Amino acid sequence: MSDLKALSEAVVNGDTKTAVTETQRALDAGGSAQDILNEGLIATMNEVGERYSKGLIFVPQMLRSGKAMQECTNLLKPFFQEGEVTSKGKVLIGTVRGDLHDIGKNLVSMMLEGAGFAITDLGVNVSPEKFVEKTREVEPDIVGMSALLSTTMPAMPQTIEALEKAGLRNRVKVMIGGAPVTERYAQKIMADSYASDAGSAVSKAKELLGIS
Ligand code: B12
Repeated sequence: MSDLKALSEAVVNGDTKTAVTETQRALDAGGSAQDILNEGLIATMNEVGERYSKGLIFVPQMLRSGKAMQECTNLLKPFFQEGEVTSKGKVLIGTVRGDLHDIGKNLVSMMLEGAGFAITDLGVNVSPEKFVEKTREVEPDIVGMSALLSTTMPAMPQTIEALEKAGLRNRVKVMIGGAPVTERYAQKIMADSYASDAGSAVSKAKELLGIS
């Protein structure tokens, strides 16, 4: 899709205005929101990450690309809203302590909400104590944790331990994700589920709660 090339370029350049215009143009041309998200936005963020790794861009550029992506995602949100909220179950979600990445976590929230889950989003840099406090308050069916840095992944088992200590672990299912997280890691830290992307997060969440 040549339209998505222009979108991708705008996201790489952190040009929010053009990125939003291109997203709208792709939608108007009959493009599917799912394709725009996967091919135009998520794939582009991977490219942005590679450029950062190679030292071709730096944190400010990465941040601008992130902002452009978020704005475009907002435009796509209505296309993923199909289910009736609260009918499927409650999900408490956040990015773990020390980690400020929220694009993936926001996408997961958006997809889960669209599929009918009620979401409480705790934002970024969420401490184990905060997860515990909010789990008590919200009584979610699922606690979702996101980590994008290998250095913040240990906050996941720390949060699980904190839930255990608070006597809450057996009342919730724990689902984890984020680029460096793997199925194997999920098993190692005794999380109940792992999903590699927002789409499979929905099916895994339903699986966890035994709903179709
Ligand atoms: C954008 C970005 C930033 C932005 C974040 C903006 C924002 N609001 O999120 C900013 C500029 C703030 C940033 C900062 C930093 N970043 Co950064 N960042 C990225 C980048 C380019 C894209 C991440 C992203 O949004 N991807 C797109 C989304 C859609 O994908 P995703 O997050 O993986 O989410 C999907 C799945 O993982 C899954 N998922 C995610 N969460 C969850 C949760 C659950 C419950 C489930 C089930 C599934 C799930 O579903 C999502 C949707 O499909 C990545 C590169 C990359 N390839 O990941 C680097 C990257 C993650 N950053 C990196 C680094 C090093 C940093 C900094 C340390 C840089 C610095 N020196 O300051 C800081 C750390 C700040 C901090 N304390 O958190 C490294 C991490 C290396 C590592 N392995 O630890 C990466 C990999 C870049 C690189 N190649 O080196 N970053």
